[in-house]
Amino acid sequence: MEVGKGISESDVSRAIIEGFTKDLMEYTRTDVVIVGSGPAGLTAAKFIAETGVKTLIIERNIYAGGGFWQGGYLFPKTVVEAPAQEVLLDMGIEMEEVKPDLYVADSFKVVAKLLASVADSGAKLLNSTYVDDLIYKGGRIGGVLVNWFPITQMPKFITCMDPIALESKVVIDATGHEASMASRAAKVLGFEIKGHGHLNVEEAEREVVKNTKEIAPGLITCGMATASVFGTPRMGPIFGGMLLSGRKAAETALEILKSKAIAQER
Ligand code: 48H
Repeated sequence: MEVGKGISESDVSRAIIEGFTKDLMEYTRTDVVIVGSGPAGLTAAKFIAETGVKTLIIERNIYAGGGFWQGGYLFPKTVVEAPAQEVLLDMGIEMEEVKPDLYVADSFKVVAKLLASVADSGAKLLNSTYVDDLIYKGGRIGGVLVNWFPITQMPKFITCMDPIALESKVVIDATGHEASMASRAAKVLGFEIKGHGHLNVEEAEREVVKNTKEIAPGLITCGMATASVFGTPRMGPIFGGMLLSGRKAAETALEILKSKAIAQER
């Protein structure tokens, strides 16, 4: 068979436009929106979507993975501590134990397999998309407002382009250091975002998992965003806390969805 024979340029355009529009329509209303595709957001997505819950990850970058592509100092090695290695082992990611309970692997392999596992879980990724704000109605966060990321980079005088809204039952802020969803909620609902503290691996890892929770009705934080919200220390280039925080955010989201479903049945 001759490659490219019988395919017109507009066939290619139609496949892209129809395919993307169909997906976007499908996700105007979803169960869970996860803002940010770093290690915490991706882990949360995997554990939620694999239960059959409709899950949308929104990422402003063209690529997913956030800070997981590099270890420290631009060296692409991923370090995790026990018991978080179990999350990676379950995805078929082999790690070398460098000392008891401390593991290292190539960042490329870790991210590639994590992304494959998220794709297999059924979660959807909307990339190059910036989450600008939250929907707030009936005393709950009810979704997000999104725009193309390139629009945010354009000069202000040509950017009066309103975002569009995507409704969801739960939003997870996995935006890393910025905690941008929590910051928006804090302004509107009147609570304080502390900003993370100095480096202390043990305390940071413990606290980031402990504080992963629903911080406003319908809004959960995970990963570095949680450290920023609660003012707990940073952990530097170790990722066990991010994975376990993502998993806990997933458990929290599933509990919220369950209690909402029970309330609706009544
Ligand atoms: C769409 C957005 C928006 C937005 C941000 O930074 P991340 O990797 O976040 P985590 O929490 O999964 O992992 C943190 C880790 O990478 C790290 O920085 C650590 C452990 N630091 C320790 C230390 O001491 O410094 O990913 C966040 C993602 C990124 O891909 C952003 O592009 C994306 O969120 N993002 N996407 N709309 N408004 N804001």
